[in-house]
Amino acid sequence: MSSPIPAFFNEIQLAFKPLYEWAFGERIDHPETTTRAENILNALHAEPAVFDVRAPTEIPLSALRAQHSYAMMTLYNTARGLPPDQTLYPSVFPKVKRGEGDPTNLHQAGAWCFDAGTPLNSQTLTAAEWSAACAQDAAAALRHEKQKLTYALSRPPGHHATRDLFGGYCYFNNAAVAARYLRRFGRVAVLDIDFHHGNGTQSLFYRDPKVLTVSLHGDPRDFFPFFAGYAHEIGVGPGSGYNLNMPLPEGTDGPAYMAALEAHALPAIRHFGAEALVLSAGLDGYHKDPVGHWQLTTEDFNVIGERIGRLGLPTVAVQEGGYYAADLGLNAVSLLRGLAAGLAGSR
Ligand code: OKP
Ligand code: ZN
Repeated sequence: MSSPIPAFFNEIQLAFKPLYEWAFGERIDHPETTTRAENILNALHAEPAVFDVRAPTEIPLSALRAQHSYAMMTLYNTARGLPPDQTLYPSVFPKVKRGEGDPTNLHQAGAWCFDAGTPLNSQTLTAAEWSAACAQDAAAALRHEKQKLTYALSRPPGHHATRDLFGGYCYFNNAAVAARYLRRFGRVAVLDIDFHHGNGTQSLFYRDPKVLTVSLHGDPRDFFPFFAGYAHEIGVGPGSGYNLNMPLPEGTDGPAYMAALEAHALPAIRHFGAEALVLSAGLDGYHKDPVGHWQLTTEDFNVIGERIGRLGLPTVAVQEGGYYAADLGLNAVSLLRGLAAGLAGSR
């Protein structure tokens, strides 16, 4: 095979351990465990000829400030001062004054939060910063090293985070960081294959005609994030026509998924004339996943990757969800190998 795929991860990302989340009044173990990232990392290390695992450099503050509010970042910084054994689950959510309040007062954290599964503690900001740094450096490697494929082992994930709201286990929008880096050099497509709609990514580029956002996801009538992801959401103003949502039913399997991908998602990216691709690489469509509700197999991820690779675009794959930790390494490698094969075949 050709040169190894640069893969970015910093062990510091493991310092953040969300313990539980609230679901219909039940306290459940938090699915976004450190074991997820560790298992992917081990799978990458097991194939040194295929993956070149590197630590990212620190992300410039300006890259985060370009897309997240000063107040939200101040809130994360305030949470850094929590005692090490304390976790904050915002429990009061303003409707009108969302994104407004005193971010040095943790009692007002709900102003920047949209669910009860995304805790803040003293380690959250550090992990989220390095997670975003992985995406930034993976994007930069496409440019600086003329790589065709790079991978960000971003964790915590990012695609639900908006300019001033965290939620869905996401704090900074990592995929958007990569897309924002690349858009300076041309048109960028973001393709989100996570089971859940990437509401944060959608909202960050909703007015932007230079970034096409495409998401295939479980129907938001039934699945998180519920309030966004509908097919009628197409973008606004100059961005109108540059957002594509494809809700798919519960139980969607490989063939049905491929049909949707090939009939609409990939043609839209070709027609747009994208010059780079950011793949929000969620693996929670897996048939054993405890959070997602599709029936995709390890082999399906390989085929999905191969078809996406055939676009022939310089591609940054940014890790999003995927909660059946035992098979995550297998599935991530399957997807990435598919992408590499598709890219090699497209030349
Ligand atoms: C984040 B990502 C499960 C409740 C669902 C929110 C899911 C967030 C998914 N018991 N909580 O898109 O993988
Ligand atoms: Zn997801």
